[in-house]
Amino acid sequence: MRIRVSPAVLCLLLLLALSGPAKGDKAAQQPARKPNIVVIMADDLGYGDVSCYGAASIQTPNIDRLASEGIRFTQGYCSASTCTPTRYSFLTGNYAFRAKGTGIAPPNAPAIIKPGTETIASLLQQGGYRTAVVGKWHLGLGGESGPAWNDELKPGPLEIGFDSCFLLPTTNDRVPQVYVEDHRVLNLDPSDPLWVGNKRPSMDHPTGKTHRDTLKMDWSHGHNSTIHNGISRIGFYTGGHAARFRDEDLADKWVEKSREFIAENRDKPFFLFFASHDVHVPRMPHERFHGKSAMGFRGDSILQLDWCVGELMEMLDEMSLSENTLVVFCSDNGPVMDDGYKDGALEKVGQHRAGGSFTGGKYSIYEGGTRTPFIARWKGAIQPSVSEKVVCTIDLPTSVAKLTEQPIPDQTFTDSIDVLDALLGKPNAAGRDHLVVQDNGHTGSFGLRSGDWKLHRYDKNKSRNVVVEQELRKVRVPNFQLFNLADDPAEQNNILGEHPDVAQRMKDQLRQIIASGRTREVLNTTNAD
Ligand code: NG6
Ligand code: CA
Repeated sequence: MRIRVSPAVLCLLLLLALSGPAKGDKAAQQPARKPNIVVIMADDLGYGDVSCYGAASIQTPNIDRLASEGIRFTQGYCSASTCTPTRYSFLTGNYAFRAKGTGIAPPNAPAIIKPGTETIASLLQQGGYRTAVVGKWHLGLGGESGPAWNDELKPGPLEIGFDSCFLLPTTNDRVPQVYVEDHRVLNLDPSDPLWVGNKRPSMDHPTGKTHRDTLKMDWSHGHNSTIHNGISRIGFYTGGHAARFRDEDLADKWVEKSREFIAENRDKPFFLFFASHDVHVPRMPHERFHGKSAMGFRGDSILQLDWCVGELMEMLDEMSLSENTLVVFCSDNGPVMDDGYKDGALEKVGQHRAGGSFTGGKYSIYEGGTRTPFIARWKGAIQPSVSEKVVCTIDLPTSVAKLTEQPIPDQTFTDSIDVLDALLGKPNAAGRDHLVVQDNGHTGSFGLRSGDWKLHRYDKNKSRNVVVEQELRKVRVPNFQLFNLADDPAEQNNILGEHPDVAQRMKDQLRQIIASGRTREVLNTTNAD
């Protein structure tokens, strides 16, 4: 028997065939949404400062939870032992020692990363992400003449790939204590203009020296210029009173701003750089944390940081985003006790070892200066584990380019290595085989890690910053030292004399890395000139 099918029915059948599976399968057909990326960068937080890295004198349940739900790296690094160069490298994927002017930025520093520079933010922005930085910037604002505090503050983050920013412009021991929202100082009253400078504006301007007895936290070195909120700072400022914040409110404000950003963008892929100021000086957390640790304000600031991490995770949970968000937790440099204020950090430290078992801290190229907590969590996508792979904050630009399947022009992210598989805990993933770390960049101090070997090179023959018994001290060390981190993680035994061949190979490797201008392999030959 012949079945007759009318042309109309044929058309309908054809349409159905072309339109794909039935309604219920539609989601399965769509390409997976790109994961959100949240980078939480702590400030001056050491390897041993959180309980999941061995701290016993303080408990950090939220950071510990992040670690237990993700990968806790035992060999995670930042690329420098001070703030500005690490942040520069995290954003640009380039070693900071390659670029002049990337050391600790003064209050009136112009924008250090020039517009047109590819950054992790611009890459993600081009990939369809909404991008924001909330927190400490410390990478300068404005053109060559520096920040125009009463006018448009550009260039800044918005000119290098961020759609929005809500910033502490420098670091909070430097003036001024105002928020910068996008291109403007927030709440600035034009009739009370903000002036920022290096010189005392008038002979009767109160300073930490002239009004020391009025301070709520005394200074120990530097930090004795303009007073705000009972704390004297580095640098001078006048005006902008309506715009000034209280140190105690910074963390709450940044959590609030992050919540707004995540809520606004919950349906789009987003990138949030949450740049905490904890546990940098002046350590003045919100009153509700005062006395909550046994370690004074430094410990209380660690608790505040942990609270922030908890709030961010809760937001992601509430908005059902945890399974679609890669969260990276890291620090910008190792720990320091007395960094300019008498806040009792050293006196109250007890048995706590902020740098874990490592030597050195902030300002140092010993492991304690740059080996820091480093956690990656992506619920559902990352199997919880502990990893010994070597990864660094400088690797995030290339690794997220890989994650979001975006090409990287050859001339960008020149020292950023693809460690995505290590970040995601893939079996047989490779971490870095070598890494160069630096101090603040002015003194020509380099640490080259290659396998388990670590070479120290000091170009200037003067004393170096080393933390001894938790105190920052200047000690004399030779121009080169060699350690084997597998046997001697505390870098106590300089074995350069016993391994002259290894030392020579590493000196050559370091010289070649500095001279060559890049360490990321040129992969995309079509883009190479
Ligand atoms: C140093 C400051 C220190 C801190 C540091 C920057 C003095 C004596 N020391 O110059 O207090 O501000 O710069 O820290 O002024 S960082 O983490 O932002 O790099
Ligand atoms: Ca820092």
